Amino acid sequence: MNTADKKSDFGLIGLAVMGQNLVLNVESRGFQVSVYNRTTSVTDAFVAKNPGKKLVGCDTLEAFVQSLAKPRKVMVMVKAGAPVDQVIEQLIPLLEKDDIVIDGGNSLYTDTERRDAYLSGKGLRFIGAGVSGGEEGARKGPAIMPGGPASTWEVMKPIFESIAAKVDGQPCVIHIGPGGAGHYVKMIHNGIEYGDMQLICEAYALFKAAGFTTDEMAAVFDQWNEGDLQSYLIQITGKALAQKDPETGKPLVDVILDKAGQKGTGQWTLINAAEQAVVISTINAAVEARVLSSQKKQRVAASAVLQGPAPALSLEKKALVDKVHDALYASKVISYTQGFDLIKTMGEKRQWGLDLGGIASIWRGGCIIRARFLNRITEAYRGDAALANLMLAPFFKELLNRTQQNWREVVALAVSNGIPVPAFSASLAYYDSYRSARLPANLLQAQRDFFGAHTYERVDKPEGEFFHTEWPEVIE
Ligand code: NBP
Repeated sequence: MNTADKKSDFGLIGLAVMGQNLVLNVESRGFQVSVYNRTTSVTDAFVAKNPGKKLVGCDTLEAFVQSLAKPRKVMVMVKAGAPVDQVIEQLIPLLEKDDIVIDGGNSLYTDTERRDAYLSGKGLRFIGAGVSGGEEGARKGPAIMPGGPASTWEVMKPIFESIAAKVDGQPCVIHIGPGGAGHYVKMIHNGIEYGDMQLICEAYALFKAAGFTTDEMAAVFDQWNEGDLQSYLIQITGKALAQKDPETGKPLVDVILDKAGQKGTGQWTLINAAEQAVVISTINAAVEARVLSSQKKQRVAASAVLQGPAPALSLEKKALVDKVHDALYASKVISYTQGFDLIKTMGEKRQWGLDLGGIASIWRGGCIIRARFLNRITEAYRGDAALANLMLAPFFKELLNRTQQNWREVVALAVSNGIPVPAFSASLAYYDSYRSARLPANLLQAQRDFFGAHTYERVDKPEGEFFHTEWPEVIE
C-alpha cells in the first residue's frame, strides 16, 4: 500500500526477534508503523518480507522521526543496557516536546527511573514497559507491564490494549505505576518464571530417578495441564519431553547438555530481595540451581569422589505422580507468595500504588508464567487488598493444609535418595518457618548479645524493651 503521505501512528526501533513481531502485531490491529534498525539491511529485508502491510521502513533516524504523527510514539526494542541509552541520546535532538519514548526491553528498573528523570527534564515523555511472552507473545499478544505517568499511559492505552493478549475479553495490560514500576514488576515476573521452571525440573528429576520413560513423563505433564497446574510452562514441558532427536532418535531432552543459561533478571530479583529484606528462597534456589548446573566440569569430577545413596524410589508410579503433583503445586504457591511479598514491599516503599490483583490478572495471558491459578491470586487480593501473606488467603490456606503431607514426603524421599530438590525444600522450609509461632531465633539473640552486647527482648516483658546479660567470660 502507499503509506508515503500518511504519518505513522507508531514507530519501533530495533528489528530483532521481539521488535519484528511486535511491529507485525501493532500493524495487524490497524495501525501504520514506521520501523528503523541500526543495521539498515535488516529494515529493508523486514519490509520486503511483509509486502502490502502498513509499514514504513526508514534508513535514518531522522526520516523515521519525521514519518511519525505527533505526539510521536517511539518504542525502543533494542538489547537492554547501554544500547538503550545510545538510542535515546540519538533520538533526543530529533524529538519534540511531549513526544513519547517507550522502552519495551528487559531494562533494569533503576535504569528506567534514571531515563525517566532524564527525558522528563528534556520535556519528553517516557514509558518503561516490560513485555513478556517471547517471540510468539510479541506477535499474537504479549502481557505488557507499562510504568510511567498515568497521563502518558492514557495516550498509549489504545495501542497497548489492542496488541496485548486477551483473557476473558480483558487485555493483559494495566498501568502498573509510575517510573520504574513496570520494569520492576517485569523483573519479578522473570524471577517467578525461574522458580516455576526449576520446580518443574525437580519433578522431572524425581520421575527420572523412579524409572519413568520420557514418554510416561510427557503424559503426566499433559495430564497435569488439564488440571489445577494448568499453565504454559507445564504444557511446553509435556511437549519438550515428547520431542525426539532427529539425529539419534532418542528423546531430545536426553541429548541436551545439563548446563542452564541465564540472562540476569533472576539475579537482579535476588539482589533487590536482599536489599528489601524479603525472603524469596524459592526463586533464590532456582537461580542458584542454574549456577550450580553451569559448573558441569566440577560436578562431573565431584561425582567420582563425593558419595551419596543410589536412588531407589520404591513408590508405585501413580502414588509418586500424585505426591509430586502436590509438592509442585504447594511449592509454586510459595514461589508466588514470595514474589508478591517482594512486589508489595517495594510498591509500598516507593508508593507506587500497585494493584496486586491486577498484576496477577494480566499475567494470565501472553506471558511465560500464564497459568490458571493466577485467578486465585487475583481473588485473594480482591478479597483483602492488605493481605499480609498470600498463604493466608482462604484458597491457599486450604490448599497448603491439604498438600503439605505429600509435599513433606516428596522432599524426604528426595533427600533420602540423594536427589537435589533445592526449590521444593526451600519452599517447604519457608512454609514451616512462617507457620512457626516460635523459632530458634531466641538462641540466636543470646549469641548476638553474648559476643556483641546487641541486647534482646524477653517473652515476659513488653515488646520494645531491650535487655543485656553479663555473660560468663570464655576461656579458650
Ligand atoms: P536483542 O536483545 O538481541 O537486541 C538486538 C537488537 O538491538 C537489534 O535490533 C540490534 O540492532 C539492536 N542494537 C544493539 Br544489540 N545495539 C544497538 C545500538 N547501540 N544502537 C541501536 N540498536 C542496537 O533483541 P530481542 O531478543 O528482540 O530483545 C529486545 C529486548 O526485548 C531486549 O531488552 C530483551 O531482553 C527483551 N525481551 C526479549 C525476549 C525474547 O524472547 N527474545 C522476551 C522478552 C523481552 P542491529 O541489528 O543493528 O545489531
